[in-house]
Amino acid sequence: TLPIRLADYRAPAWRVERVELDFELGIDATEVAAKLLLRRDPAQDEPLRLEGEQLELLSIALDGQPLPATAWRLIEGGLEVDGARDGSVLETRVRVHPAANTALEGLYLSGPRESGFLLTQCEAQGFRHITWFPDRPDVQSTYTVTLRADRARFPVLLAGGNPDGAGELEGGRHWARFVDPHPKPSYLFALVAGRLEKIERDYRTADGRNVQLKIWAEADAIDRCHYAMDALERSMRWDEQAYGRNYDLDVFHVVATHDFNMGAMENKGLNIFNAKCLLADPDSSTDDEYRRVEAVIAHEYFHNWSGNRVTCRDWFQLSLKEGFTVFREQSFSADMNSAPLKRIEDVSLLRRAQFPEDAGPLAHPVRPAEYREINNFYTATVYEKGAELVRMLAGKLGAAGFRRGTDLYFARNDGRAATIEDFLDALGEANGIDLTPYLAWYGQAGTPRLRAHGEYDAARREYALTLSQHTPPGAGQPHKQALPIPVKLALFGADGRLLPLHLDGQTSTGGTEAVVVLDRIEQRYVFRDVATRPVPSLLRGYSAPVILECDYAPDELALLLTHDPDGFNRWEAGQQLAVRACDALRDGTPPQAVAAWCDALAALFDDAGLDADLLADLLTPPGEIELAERESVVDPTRIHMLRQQLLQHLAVRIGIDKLDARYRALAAQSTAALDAASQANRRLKQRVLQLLALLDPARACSHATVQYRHAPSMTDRLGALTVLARHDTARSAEPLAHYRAHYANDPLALDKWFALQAQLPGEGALARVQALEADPAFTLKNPNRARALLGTFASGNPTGFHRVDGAGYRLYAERLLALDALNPQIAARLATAFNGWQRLEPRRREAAHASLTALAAHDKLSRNLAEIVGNMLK
Ligand code: B3K
Ligand code: ZN
Repeated sequence: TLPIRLADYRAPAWRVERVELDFELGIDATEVAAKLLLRRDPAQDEPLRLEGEQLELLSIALDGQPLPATAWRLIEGGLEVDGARDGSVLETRVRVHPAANTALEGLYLSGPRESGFLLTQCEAQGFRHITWFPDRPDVQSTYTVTLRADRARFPVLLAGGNPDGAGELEGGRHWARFVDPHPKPSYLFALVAGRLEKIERDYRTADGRNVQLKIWAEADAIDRCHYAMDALERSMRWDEQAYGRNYDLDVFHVVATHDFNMGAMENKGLNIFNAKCLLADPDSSTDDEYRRVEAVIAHEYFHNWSGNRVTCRDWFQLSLKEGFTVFREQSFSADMNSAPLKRIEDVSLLRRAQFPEDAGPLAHPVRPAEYREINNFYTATVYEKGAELVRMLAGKLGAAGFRRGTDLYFARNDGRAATIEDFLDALGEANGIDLTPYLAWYGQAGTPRLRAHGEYDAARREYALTLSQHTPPGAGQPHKQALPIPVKLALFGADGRLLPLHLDGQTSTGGTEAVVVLDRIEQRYVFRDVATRPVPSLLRGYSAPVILECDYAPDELALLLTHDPDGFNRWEAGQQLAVRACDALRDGTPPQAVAAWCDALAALFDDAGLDADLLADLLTPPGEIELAERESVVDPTRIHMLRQQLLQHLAVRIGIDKLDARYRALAAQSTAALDAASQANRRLKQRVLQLLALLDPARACSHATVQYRHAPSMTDRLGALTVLARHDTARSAEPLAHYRAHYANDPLALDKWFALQAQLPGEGALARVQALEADPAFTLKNPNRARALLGTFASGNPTGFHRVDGAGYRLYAERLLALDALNPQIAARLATAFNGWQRLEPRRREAAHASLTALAAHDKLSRNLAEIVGNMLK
């Protein structure tokens, strides 16, 4: 297939003003009747073409007359119809097969055929699996949807929009109708039908609309929806206050399914969630999962404005809704929880997921220039880097200015399919600022390197900071341009105190924090009246998504780690210092950084004023994937060992007695409570137990055994199990078996059991994964299960996956092939685990190359998997 290019965009020649859909629902076969009111662009002379895939056409009529076979024809991926005029009404009737749909795109069955329910997933191009339609986001229509089905088998019938009648039909059947008055693109269409329970709550919007909030799940899960309901209400209030956005229908439905390709979907008025991102209760969800539920509920809800009311002109603009919505979700979570911790979490994710993407063969700009399969572009770059770009804009405009900008953006583009330019225009215009220089960030792939070099002139009491930028070539862009990089900074004196800033050429001086924007290759900034040689704290709060290269001495980083009041930058200094410590261990150079890192953390360990959760994060050095990003030749085993060595040094430095005492103290306070302090306690307790296990595995495992047995929460239970499984295989067998039996009927808890074992490091992982594949609960058909075992193995277990003999790659490639036949989206997503293979040391690189080449040679690969594997080998 040929790539689709942004440069080739053309407005639709035909639009659909109104859609009426009629569903005769059945598990094996569903019939869909569609009636489209067509509008023609008088400036274009294109025939009417509609997209459709795997549809069995039953009938077709134009303006009330059945169409003769000569007046329509099937073309590649679609249907062409002669004789349509502006105002024509096209009626089609098709049959689709939900139970046979294993790709989980379009209309499909969730769960067993006897008891499962029907649902849809349309973004990006699933609607064409339901009916013939101009399936593109710039075609917006009002929808009237009528569902008909057997009442006993499908007691609940839902579609997006407001309810507009329901009733009985002959033969035990019934019907329900929904009208959505807000014109929407087809990707936001949704329906759900089956046996579901609900919880509800009334909500009154700030602008006075009464809304019924309803969360639906299968009977065994409905009791676990209350937390999501609370989170939904918090999200709605927050969006009213932070962005002035009110909900706009009379009902808001949220539905949970165990069979879903991603986290959740923002269908208008009918959000559908992967159960993993919706269900929560203390017995089966970890603290991290609670926060994730809150964040995803907010994210999908926020899309009602950033995505639905203002949608994307074409899929190249995906980050217009995703980057912005991730940013909104991040701000919400920061407000609900701890802002510095949230920032740490987000930046860690960016480094772990987006940096490797941006540095490898899958690199693409936040606004890609071309794609073959759009589902492959729901990436960390579009989402997470996209959110960083919005954060830079928000920082530039300030809180009030950004709000002025988003108000204008929403007002001006309401009901439209917009572009990134529309976004920058509105933000800029509302503030009298030209933001077009930031457009370059959207078009250029690769992570910029920001170099910082400082010189202090004691005689003149001047500090000169030289900043320069460089983005390595890649993604078909040999010459990268300079980007505007906002650098938030502060200077510290040797005593750890902030110095007042007098920056040359800046009007507001004397404060202790400033932002400079580097918008050329290199620039020098001179600070006057600097009493002593300062230590700069740069990119505070991570003010731009770049890699900072600064020649700090270890004691300078230690100073920031100890004194920076900005929680994020304090953590960041610790991360940089840990990286330097790893380098020293690797190169056998004098271990000053090791000592500096360990000493600073040992002191912070005793600091009663430090929050437990920040301490837990400070005690965690960068992960193996992040460390690997810095190497030109990657040996995953070596990186694993270096990181373990570093942790060992830290544990020794803190000392066994202190670790043990702290663990006991934290364990004594253990409850199931979900407040911030209790969560922080659990987080620190787990870190401490892990460190203790490095010094005295027997003692740590005794603690873990007791903790597992009496755990009041899933966080404690899983934490204990992880320590046992890592440090005492024999002793972990019984609790692992206990967990397996105890949660036999809880798919989400079982996923964690699979993932925990898939993550155990070392060469034994492969055999373990194979044994787990034989577990009767394992199946490739369920995305969560496949991700839990295979995805975790390949992406979360570097020493296990990257075996020198290549057996990890071979097994994985075989599974990708099997998966591709069932669910191309999941196969393609999991295949990205091979990213970075070119930088592996020669033996592993050879082996990975062989597995990828073998995969690529298959002639029946889906477009999804073929694009990923093809790009990987480019
Ligand atoms: N918009 C959906 C993602 C759809 C993915 C399609 N392959 C969820 C979200 O980002 O909110
Ligand atoms: Zn989204």
